[in-house]
Amino acid sequence: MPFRPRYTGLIDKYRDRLPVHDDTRIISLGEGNTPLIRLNNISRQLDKEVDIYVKYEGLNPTGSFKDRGMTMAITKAIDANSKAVICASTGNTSASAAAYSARAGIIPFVLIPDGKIALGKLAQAMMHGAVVIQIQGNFDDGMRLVKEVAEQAPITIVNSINPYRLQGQKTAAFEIIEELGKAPDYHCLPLGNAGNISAYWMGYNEYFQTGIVNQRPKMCAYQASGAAPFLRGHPVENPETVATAIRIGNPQSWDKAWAAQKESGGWFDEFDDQDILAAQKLLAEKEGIFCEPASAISIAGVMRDVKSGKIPEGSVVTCTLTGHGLKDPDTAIQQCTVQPIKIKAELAEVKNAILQNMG
Ligand code: AN7
Repeated sequence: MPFRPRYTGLIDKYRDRLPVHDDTRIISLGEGNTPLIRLNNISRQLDKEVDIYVKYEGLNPTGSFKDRGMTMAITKAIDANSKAVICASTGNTSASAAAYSARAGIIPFVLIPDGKIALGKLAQAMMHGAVVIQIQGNFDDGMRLVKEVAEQAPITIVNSINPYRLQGQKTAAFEIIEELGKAPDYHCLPLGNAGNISAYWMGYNEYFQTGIVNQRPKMCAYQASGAAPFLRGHPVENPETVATAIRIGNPQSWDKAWAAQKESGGWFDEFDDQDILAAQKLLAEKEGIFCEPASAISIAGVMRDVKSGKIPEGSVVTCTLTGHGLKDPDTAIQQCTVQPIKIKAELAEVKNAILQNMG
């Protein structure tokens, strides 16, 4: 019987590329090592020869890519003897911070926008015992308050302005390169607070500069039209989108994201809510992959850019699906036009329902 060592998370795997020591106490939930799935049906539908892969980050322990950064941020907070951490969040960061803090035995304070966080994410923060502070404001207000509080209290910020977050998140680029045997030609992802694009670019650069690969992808990042500061060229006041994860008007990693786009030769683009939801539904229906609305914007992006020829035939493209669809069941159910069929618990009625829906 073949044995292999138990997978114990990305810090153990990439120890020599991360700022930890041999005796660092690692706080891990087995994050990373997520599947890179090739899209079959959607690619065929595009009628172009393009290889599209999705990095399904929804399969991380708390259901989003944030876990990659959080294992590092909480590990380093413990290393520095921190007793409490704080973040502002549109939902996923708070869920992840809550889980890793529970694991580490420290107190997480999370500031979330009142009423604008997906149900699953709120449930996670509450279940893991975070101190949930709902503010009458948006993510950007929360971020400002978190920075102010951390100046006056001994508390560690675990938003992506914490440099260890990006260190952890860069490992997704390593995994993609290892699986493809090379860097992709294009990498598409959603753009919110801009930590993730910065982290991927860091990861791709690291493998490029150490000679592991001889090319880097063009970074293509997409925003919701109602929350698109990178498209407007300046912060926006009242960001609004159904993709609440990226309802952000004043991204913290502004310069890093621009650098990634410019240095890679990629681009930024935007989609309205309708396009975002259509992409989410298409991916679920045609490929069996359920991601949250914000994540689906990378699918909308790759489809538009392949169709237009901006991404040429013969390209290898990777898309990050940043969060799991189960995070936001309300939005999912609301956009399903076909309702469950309600019948009596009788064979004849079941048969009838089957016959009417055989296609
Ligand atoms: C599913 O949780 O900012 O550009 O507070 O949850 O690195 O911010 C979430 C962001 C994309 C954007 N997709 O990534 C938070 C938060 C999902 C997300 C993003 C987020 P960044």
